Amino acid sequence: MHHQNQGMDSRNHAYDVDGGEGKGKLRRSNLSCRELCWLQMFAVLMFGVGIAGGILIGIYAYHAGPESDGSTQCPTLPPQGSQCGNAHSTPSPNVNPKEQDNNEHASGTLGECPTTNPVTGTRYESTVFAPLTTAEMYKAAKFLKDNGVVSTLNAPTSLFENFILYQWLDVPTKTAALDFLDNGGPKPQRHAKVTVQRGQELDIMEYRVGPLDSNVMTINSLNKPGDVQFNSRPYDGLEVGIMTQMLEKDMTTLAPLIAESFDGAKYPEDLVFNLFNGPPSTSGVDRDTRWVITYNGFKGADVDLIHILPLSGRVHNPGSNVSQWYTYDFHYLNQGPYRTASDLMNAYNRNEIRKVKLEKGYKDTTYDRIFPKRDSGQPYRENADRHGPRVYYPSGPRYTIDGTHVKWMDWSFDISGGQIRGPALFDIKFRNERILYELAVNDISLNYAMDSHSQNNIIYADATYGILGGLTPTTIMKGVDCPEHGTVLQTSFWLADTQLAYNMSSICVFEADGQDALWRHAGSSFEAGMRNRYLVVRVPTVIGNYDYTFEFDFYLDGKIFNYAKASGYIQASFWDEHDPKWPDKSRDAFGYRISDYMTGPIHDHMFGYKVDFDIIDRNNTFQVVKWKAGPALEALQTQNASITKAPEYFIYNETRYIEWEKMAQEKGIRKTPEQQFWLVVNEREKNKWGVERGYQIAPLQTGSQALINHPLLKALSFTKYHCAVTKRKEEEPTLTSIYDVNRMDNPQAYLDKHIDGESILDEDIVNWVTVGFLHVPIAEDMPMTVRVETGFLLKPFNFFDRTATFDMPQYTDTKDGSLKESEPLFDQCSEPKTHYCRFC
Ligand SMILES: *[C@@H]1O[C@H](CO)[C@@H](O)[C@H](O)[C@H]1NC(C)=O
Ligand SMILES: *[C@@H]1O[C@H](CO)[C@@H](O)[C@H](O)[C@H]1NC(C)=O
Ligand SMILES: *[C@@H]1O[C@H](CO)[C@@H](O)[C@H](O)[C@H]1NC(C)=O
Ligand SMILES: *[C@@H]1O[C@H](CO)[C@@H](O)[C@H](O)[C@H]1NC(C)=O
Ligand SMILES: *[C@@H]1O[C@H](CO)[C@@H](O)[C@H](O)[C@H]1NC(C)=O
Ligand SMILES: [Cu+2]
Repeated sequence: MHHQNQGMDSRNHAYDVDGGEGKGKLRRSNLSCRELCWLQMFAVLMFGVGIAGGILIGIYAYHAGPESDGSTQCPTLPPQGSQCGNAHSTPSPNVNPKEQDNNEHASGTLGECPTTNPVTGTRYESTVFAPLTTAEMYKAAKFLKDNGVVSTLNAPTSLFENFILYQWLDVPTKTAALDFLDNGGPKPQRHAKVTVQRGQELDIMEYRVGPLDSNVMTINSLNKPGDVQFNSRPYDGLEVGIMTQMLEKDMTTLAPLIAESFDGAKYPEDLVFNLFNGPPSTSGVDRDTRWVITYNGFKGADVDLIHILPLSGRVHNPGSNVSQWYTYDFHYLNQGPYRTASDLMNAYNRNEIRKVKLEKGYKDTTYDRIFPKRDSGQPYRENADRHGPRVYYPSGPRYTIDGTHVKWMDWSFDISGGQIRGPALFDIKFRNERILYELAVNDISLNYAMDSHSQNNIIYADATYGILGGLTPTTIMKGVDCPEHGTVLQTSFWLADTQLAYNMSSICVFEADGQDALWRHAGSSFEAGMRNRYLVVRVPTVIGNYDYTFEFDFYLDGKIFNYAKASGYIQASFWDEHDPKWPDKSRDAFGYRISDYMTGPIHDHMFGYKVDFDIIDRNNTFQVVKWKAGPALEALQTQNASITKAPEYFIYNETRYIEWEKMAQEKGIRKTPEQQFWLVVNEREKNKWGVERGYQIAPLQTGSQALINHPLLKALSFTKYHCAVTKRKEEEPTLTSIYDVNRMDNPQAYLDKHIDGESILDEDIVNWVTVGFLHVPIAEDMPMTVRVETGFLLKPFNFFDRTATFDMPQYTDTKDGSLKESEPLFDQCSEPKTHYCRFC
């Protein structure tokens, strides 16, 4: 899309392709019209699911935060320190003995806050888990070309070509990685996992290419030829471009119907196709693409999935021989099927079908309806012309980032991930003890229901399109989803349409001020508390119409909050007001009317995560703590069956009690009305009180899969559970296969297949956590869905001997003055000036 092309932060030279690997230096401004058009077309088509064109690779940390040229001053300066007016604010000298120099700042001419670059190293390849760099991608690509595995390193122009779809880091085996991290073993060499679309052989191949840090590389096939049928591949821009061309003739045939029905609209001036409604295949053997036409409400700056028009059809598009493809199954206002566009046009002309005529002038209102800009007709709210609160670091950042290795307040971890599966964290430790080996986003599934030929039955598994990046390179918006003081990490991805690797600024790391108490207590003559501060790793992505933000928040007490947030705009459906089957004109069986010609189809967003705890060591056990109620005697007998009578001090017959269950075999479970705590414990590691050390997995507010017998429930079986526990295996790296959503009748690698009865007691286990929301679109989803969020909490559960925060400076004050503690002092200073501009 146009606007994404221009959208990269020019400072990162995001579209400057490194010329070092034999490619000419290609600057963004030199992208040919053809390339732009392809990108635009590509992008236009992918929504809902999101196309991810690239691979999130190499993270290059750069400090986009404070720069020290000049200072900004607040218009009104508060008195020294942040504790003015607080009787308990006297700092404890043993926390920070530094004397304050009040005089210097008393006049209000504050200097800029001291700042250091938290990035201590940019050797991103030096950590085992660092995503591929653009240079590594080019190295792998060239090697594949030199060995005849791919037929081109240029933008593919024919489906008969063999070209690279995706590239990402082939993470070393856990055994090799841990041998290096824990035992001083050899550093695992770096490999790329490369997906190749083969239009000659009619399949998809995955290869392991490397070592990339060596001059002698090899190529290993990760699947057998023919294993992944060509027709179960993800959509690509080439295919969509060809289908778009094929449909041009039909649009000419239907021009009178289109003009009369849709307020004088013409194709292509006013209309665009959506050719990305998944899945294109259910068997993997055949391929068939549903299209619908929409107004171009964004004027080419984005895909418009809001102004869906009631004209749709299919393209039969199997294989790579385009001359065998054809268009068919035309529908107008859900009336059809008509085999050809002419059949539909004839029926329309003979008045054999019901017609719709959009109000005159409507077409010209689409931009104002959809474009998310301030409503300039409305006055400001009172005081809205003043800037809101801001947060900055008065003493500089307290975290460091060495390549992809992050450290903050005794936490440490590595950031990884890729274009297809999204962000991943590895080797998460607190106080040098490993808690998790891997914490990774795996997939997002959406399934739509609507009374519409084009919008019904849509199923997306976003990893199939790519979760991070894609057609629309994912860039953080500084000041919106990343504070000015945040550090932006650069990642890179591979775009199949151009066969180029791109850098993108997609990860934001910062320390947040919760501005609330992590804990507090006040007694009659003392008060004490700790202000909540936490480290945030935030990764916004755009997948077509939806924007997802993944966030990992590390707390001082050992908690990790994982959030999946959604914003963006909905994929709508056409509201046929005169449809005789709906008596209520404000809704139908599948959703509400939410605008003039629009309903919002219900759908879900289910986020699947891989959570590989390694509590102290690899072997852990999953335990369910059941919150029960029943007769007191029954409660006692759960621990000692020979007890025959409850003691007299059980005043009430009924009591609450706990029952523990160790899960012995692989299993998928859901949140139940009976309340439970889900734990991962190490049976061999006890805290001071003899209790197994563990962590709790607690889903936040989440929806559940309602379908019972739908064909998607196998390929996307992860949506049936909130937590599934399996034995960890290298052969079961993720909870979906990116091809299975396009071969649902015959899926190959999916969560239910991982759950096959193996013992999980004191074994290396993985928890597959699924959380999500059910989306009933409402008027407030227009024009933007205001952020909704779900997620899960990982919480220490007898992991420590006591609350872990009491090594931190805190606030304590006693009435008699015997004990005063506070956070370290700081010199009042002004917020460092920051520069961040995406379009300049
Ligand atoms: C990506 O950024 C890195 C670090 O700034 C740079 O070395 C590399 O050449 C860039 N790659 C591309 C393709 O622009
Ligand atoms: C493509 O299909 C057409 C029509 O069936 C056939 O004539 C042609 O030989 C095919 N081309 C290739 C390269 O297989
Ligand atoms: C169960 O409780 C009884 C009565 O207090 C006691 O005698 C017995 O030792 C207990 N059994 C076990 C296994 O601890
Ligand atoms: C306590 O509840 C149990 C189970 O409902 C019942 O069998 C028993 O009679 C009750 N005992 C008393 C003292 O009410
Ligand atoms: C973990 O379990 C595996 C398989 O049962 C076993 O071979 C290994 O020794 C165990 N490791 C530890 C640390 O207990
Ligand atoms: Cu939604």
